[in-house]
Amino acid sequence: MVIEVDFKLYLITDRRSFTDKDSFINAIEDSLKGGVKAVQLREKDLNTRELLELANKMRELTKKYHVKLFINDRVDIALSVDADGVHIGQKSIPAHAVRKIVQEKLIIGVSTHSLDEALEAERDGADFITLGPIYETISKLKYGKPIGVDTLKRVKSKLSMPVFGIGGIKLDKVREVKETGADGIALISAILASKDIRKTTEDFLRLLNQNEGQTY
Ligand code: TZP
Repeated sequence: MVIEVDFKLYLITDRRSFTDKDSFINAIEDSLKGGVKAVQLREKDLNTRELLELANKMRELTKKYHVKLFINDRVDIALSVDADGVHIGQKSIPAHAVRKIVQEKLIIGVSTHSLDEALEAERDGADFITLGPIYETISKLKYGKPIGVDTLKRVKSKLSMPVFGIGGIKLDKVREVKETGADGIALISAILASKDIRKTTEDFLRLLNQNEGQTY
């Protein structure tokens, strides 16, 4: 891997909770001001042209703050906008096939929901995974039943690549997630739906970096 997974807080976008494009972009920028170092553009309902336009905008913004940009599912768009990585799901083109296309140009993240999926992602040459939902999320049906921190701990112990817990993670859960040995957390609503995005981001990073030498 050429580009490193050197972050602990992975912000995933969902522009649908914002009234317009500017307030969405401003929210992302606030999180970057708060110190987020990795953003995944995940806007599944946009058509290809719209997604490309937004991805270019996000690339510009993330570059300004020296932040890594991941594109959900779309290897072509990730390559086109010079993103740092692509994040694929269980129904996407698999990691081994992505690797053939991108070689070492992109970091490959994979969404997983079980130990089997996590092991498969590692065998396929992924660089890191998200695992979840750990807790109940607002959109219960979409993401499935919570798998809990015990599963996160078990999966982490069986894998050598970085594992990020995802799903329903709020500030009061960070400590418990960290105790599993997970390498970081991925989230949407705890940051994007908060009243003060910058401060909430800072609070997450403070908790994630507590008692650790490095700060990401
Ligand atoms: N994958 C599993 S849970 C989830 C995704 C994309 C949603 C995370 O959103 P939130 O608001 O942080 O629970």
